[in-house]
Amino acid sequence: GVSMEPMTLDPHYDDDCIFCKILKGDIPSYTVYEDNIVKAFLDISQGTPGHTLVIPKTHVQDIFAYDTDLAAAVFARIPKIARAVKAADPTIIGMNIVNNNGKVAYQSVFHSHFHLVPRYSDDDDFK
Ligand code: DGP
Repeated sequence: GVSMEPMTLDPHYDDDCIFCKILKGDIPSYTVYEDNIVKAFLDISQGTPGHTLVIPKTHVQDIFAYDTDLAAAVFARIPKIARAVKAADPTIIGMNIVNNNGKVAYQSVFHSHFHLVPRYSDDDDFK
């Protein structure tokens, strides 16, 4: 079965991965939320204000590479982080959550991540 809590993560990093460098603190990021399983930080390229990335705190290439327990732990945290981002600005009235897997699907960083893109009335800059 899938155990939700507690889960300990024994992180492994890919030396060539930019998001692993962020996890190690070798590259700065603006942290939105962090716990033992995930880190959420602002995307360097803000599709809309507040555009946030949620990543597992260990190197996972894409959706196809998750074991079920880590997937459950990461996915379970997304609604809470989405609420926190939304709560930061009362003009956020919706949110796209996007996960790209593979070059053909526009994945450009090969450490699995979920885009939380806040939506505003009449915004039109969703990439
Ligand atoms: P994707 O195309 O789905 O793989 O999205 C990768 C995102 O990662 C893209 O929107 C830009 C963002 N990104 C790339 N490098 C960095 C970085 O060094 N810092 C931060 N905060 N975001 C980055």
